[in-house]
This record gives sequence, C-alpha cells and structure tokens, in this order.
Amino acid sequence: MKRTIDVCLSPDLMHLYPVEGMTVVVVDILRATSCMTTAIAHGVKSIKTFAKLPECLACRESGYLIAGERDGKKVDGCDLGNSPFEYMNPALRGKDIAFTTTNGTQAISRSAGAAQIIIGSFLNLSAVVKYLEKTTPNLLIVCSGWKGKVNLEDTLFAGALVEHLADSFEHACDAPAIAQRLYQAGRRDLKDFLKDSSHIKRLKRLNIEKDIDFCLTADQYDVVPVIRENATITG
Ligand code: 3SL
Repeated sequence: MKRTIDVCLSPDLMHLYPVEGMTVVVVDILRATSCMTTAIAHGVKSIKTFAKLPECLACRESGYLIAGERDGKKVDGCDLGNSPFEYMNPALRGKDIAFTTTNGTQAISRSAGAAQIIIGSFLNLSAVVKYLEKTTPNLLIVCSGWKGKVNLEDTLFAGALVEHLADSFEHACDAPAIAQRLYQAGRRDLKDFLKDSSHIKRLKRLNIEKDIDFCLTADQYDVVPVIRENATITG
C-alpha cells in the first residue's frame, strides 16, 4: 500500500488533520521557513520556535538570540527579523535562536504532536524531497498562510512537493491535487505567477523585494531542518 500525502491549506484547518504519527512539513515561503532553512544552512546551532512573543523574548535570559517578526516587520527589541539575508551572517554560527513570526511559527506550534516536523522551502526543495522519499510514513504539508487565510506561495510549494513525490505517495483528499495543479501552472516562472499575490504586495510595500527573489530560488541549500522535540529546529 502506498503512503498518503495531504495538504492543509491553512493552520486554521488543522482540526481536520490529526498529526500523531505523521511527518509534517511546515511551509512559510515568505519568509519564515526560508529564513530557518538559511539559518541552519549557515551554521546556526538551533532555532526554538514560539507562537507567542513574550515566551520568545523570555529566552534571552537563557542566552538565546531573539528573532521576532509581526506583520512583516522586525519586532522592536529583537536581535533579528525575518529576512533570510540576516541569517547568512557568520557571527551566527553555533548560536541558539528563539524565533517567533506572524504565521510560520504559529503553524509549527499547531503541528505539535507530529512524529517529526520538517522545515520546507524552495531553498531546500530537493533535499526535503530526497529525505521524504526515504524516511517518511504518511505525510502532511501544512501551509502557514496569512492569519488563517490561504495564500498562493505556500500552496505553490506544497504543490511542488506533491509533484516531486508523486511516485511514492497517494493523495489523501483533493487538496494535494489542487496544490499540484497550481504548481504545474506556475512552475515555469514562480515570481511572475505570484506577482499579484497578497503577501508579495505586502512585502513590496515594505520594500522587501530582494527577499522575495531569494525565497523563490530552488535548491540553494542541501539541508533538512527538523523538529523532533521541544519545538526546536536542528539541522
Ligand atoms: O508570517 C510569517 O511567519 C512571516 O514569514 C511573514 S513575513 O514574510 O515576515 O512578513
């Protein structure tokens, strides 16, 4: 019997998707899971993820650097924001980071109880596919969306995973087919396909165009960040 693949299009739909025993891939292409992938690829030791800002800030006392984003902006008083370019800094090698974002870390928090949580992005697409082909039981891809609403870029990436894993998994419902067909329609030029999407417009208003280009680049890194316990990502 083939393993199953499913896609949860928004964290607000998580009540429909039991995660116990599953491998979950959390996706927040713009930009949380792209940042996390970049950070681990550049030698950050661990990233502890939080849904709530005060709990994240409290980690400073235990020696963590604090990364915080709300509504696309770095939170006042944090050491780091949510641009992947910040995480290429060699000074971050070996550091522990506590991380909270508007949507990405909420999706991680709602995936608690899964056997493992993988951090997926276009930046590590092939590495994640290879890992999932080999090691995974049934698979759920969780799109972070925006404040409970579905977004295009996370669904597109979910579709890329469904497409690349088509030989190894069968669809658990219609959501994987929706995502896959979207990816087939947009794969030739991701940026052009996403140009009218809500979060691209939001980030452009904040002058964050450089991050968009980078986050849509496939296979920059051969890493698979994984959460096995304590909401903490390691490489
Ligand atoms: O919501 C999130 O987790 C962020 O990635 C959003 S933003 O790209 O920083 O605006």
